[in-house]
Amino acid sequence: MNVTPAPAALARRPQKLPRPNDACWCGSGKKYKKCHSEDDADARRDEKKRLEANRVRPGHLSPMRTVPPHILRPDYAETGVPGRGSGRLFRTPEELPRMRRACQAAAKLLRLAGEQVKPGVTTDQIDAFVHQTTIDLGGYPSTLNYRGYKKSLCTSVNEIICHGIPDDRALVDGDIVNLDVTIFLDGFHGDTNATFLVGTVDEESRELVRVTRECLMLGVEAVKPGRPVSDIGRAIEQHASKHGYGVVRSYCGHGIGDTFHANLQVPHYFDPRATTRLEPGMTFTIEPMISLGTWEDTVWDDGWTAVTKDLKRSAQFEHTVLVTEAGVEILTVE
Ligand code: EYL
Ligand code: CO
Ligand code: CO
Repeated sequence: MNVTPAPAALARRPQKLPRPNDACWCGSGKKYKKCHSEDDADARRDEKKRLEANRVRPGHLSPMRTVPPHILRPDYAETGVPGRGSGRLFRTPEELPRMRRACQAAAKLLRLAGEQVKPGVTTDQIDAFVHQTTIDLGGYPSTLNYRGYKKSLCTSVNEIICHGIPDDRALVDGDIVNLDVTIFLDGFHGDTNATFLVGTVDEESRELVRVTRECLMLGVEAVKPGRPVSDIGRAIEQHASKHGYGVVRSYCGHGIGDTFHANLQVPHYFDPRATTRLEPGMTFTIEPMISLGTWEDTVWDDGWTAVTKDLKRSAQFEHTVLVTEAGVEILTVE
């Protein structure tokens, strides 16, 4: 039987554990299998149980909200099926002011939505707020009926990576929650998201949120005309890896403009196949999802909600950007 390690030794328990016949990480000089191997297995089981017990569960959904007839709608608003739109990745000089206005409205909407975050507020209450505020700004909430999605934003709590559906779950002190807002205004979509802290949040999660914000900004700074799209994911993955975090691979940034999802994929990890060259006038999103543990995701039975396979927390930040002659302009700012 092992002696209980001193707290200082416990705090040193490494992320990657030794092999059975290697020296134990605690410095006892004993083989790992004769020292802390069983303790570590117990600790891992306890942690898995804790994550399983605290996992976010699907709640109840409110009826789909309506948009008044004077608001300009995207083509899928009635059918749920997006048409091809123009499919263009580039904004013309005439379009740019309109694209800027949509993105500025998205940024404002995200700030106002973030001000609603506090313990006890349900994600459906945030949906109601974002829905009405989008309409007040003269826009249509782009996610509403997009491929049949029935809400006006995505709310992704803790281990939910993205596409969490607003429901009757109240936010709890210590949660992290991503709010992803998209507005269709005067014919153009602006898409932005951020992860917010609910009350007092543990240090590990705060670090995750901070580093994920840094990942987005490093991805943005990698945007330069003439460079391949893969530069963006390279910069993001490099920073996430330095902190031992996982980069989600199933969801990418995307071309955006008069269509919500134009045909450009922006991976947040280094993918040598992302060879498209960045050119002035292109508009797309960068939206890295970074996880404390594995990069692997699974999707709930609802068909939308993506969660980490290991149930560890995940954070995300998103901007819509424009490639310029000089480099890049972040469009989703007020
Ligand atoms: C709706 C459609 C599967 C969003 C984004 C909402 C969710 C799951 C099919 C991308 C794709 C937001 O770019 C997005 N967010 O930044 N689908 C989205 N949906 C949805
Ligand atoms: Co988004
Ligand atoms: Co997006």
